[in-house]
Amino acid sequence: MREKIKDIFLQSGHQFVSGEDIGKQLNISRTAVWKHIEELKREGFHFEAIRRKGYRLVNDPDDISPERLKNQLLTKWLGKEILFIPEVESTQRVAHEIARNGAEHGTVVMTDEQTNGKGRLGRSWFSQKGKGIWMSMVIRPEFFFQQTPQITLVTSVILSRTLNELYPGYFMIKWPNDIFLNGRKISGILTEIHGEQDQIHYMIIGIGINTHKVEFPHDLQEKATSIEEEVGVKPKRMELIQNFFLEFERQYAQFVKEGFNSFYPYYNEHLFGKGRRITVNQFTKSVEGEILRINEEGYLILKQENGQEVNIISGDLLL
Ligand code: BT5
Repeated sequence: MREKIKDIFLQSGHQFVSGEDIGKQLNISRTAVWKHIEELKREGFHFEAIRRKGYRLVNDPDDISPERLKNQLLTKWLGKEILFIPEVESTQRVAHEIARNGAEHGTVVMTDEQTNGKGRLGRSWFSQKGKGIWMSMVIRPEFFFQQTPQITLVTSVILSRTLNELYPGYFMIKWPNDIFLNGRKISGILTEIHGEQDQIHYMIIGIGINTHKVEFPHDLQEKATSIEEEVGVKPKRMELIQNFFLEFERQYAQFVKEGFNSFYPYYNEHLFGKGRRITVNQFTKSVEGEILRINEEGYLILKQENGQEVNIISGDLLL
């Protein structure tokens, strides 16, 4: 019954619904309706109540609320400043802008919908309203320029770990920056650096996670998926963000202290496509081979047809 009442409110588009109407629709008393509403409040739903008009759903527990996030975060620096914009072209763009203007280390830009989300190499990222987590973190690195490609790998490890802890399923990492579940992409990471010569001014780590069932455009239907679709439960976005932030802060400190060494065993264990023959497209050439592993530095090791192993530093992997 509570689920039915929840549905009525979720479908009401935040309009007022009277207790009497709900009662009639579901054939229960107004008092019973009221009791269910009290229960829903305990679950985190917020209502506005006006006499004679009824109740209006102000938010639901899955809404991303920067205030609630800030209050509940257990981190020291990540997410202490959150800029939430309900709809934006790309959180990545906004993050660059505020970083240029001095935004602090750990500031996060978050949205519910992107109209022009960015992938790597000019590709785009589909970000349907309310169906995922779309955010960009401003990082002012304490490590060397050469280590910057590794932070993408480390972020993949952190995200895969968080997801594996929260949901049933085996979240794997497709080198270098995708999270895969049951052979399809559920998350992508985009790291962009702003700096000169040896000095990094700031870095923006953009993360897109398909949490809820997404209506993907035709060309993505075969290769993309969401946590809800695969796991069968609607993830609580706030809970996922909180867990990810906490894990990121811990692991980031470890990366700064010890480098990539302690991350690569996990990465290897969760490396997607081991044993498959693939092609890696690089700027001027492409390399073919069988995926073996990654090494301590984060390079992908492929075995070529002649038996020789090659290290791939960067590139685009085609399965
Ligand atoms: C990525 O690029 O995977 C990085 C995606 C980063 C997105 C976040 S969202 C928050 C922040 N703000 C932004 O504007 N971007 C970041 P890449 O490896 O180039 O993969 C892009 C490819 O993934 C596309 O060409 C599609 O094939 C596929 N794709 C696009 N949208 C997808 C989605 N929602 N789920 C799964 N695959 C998708």
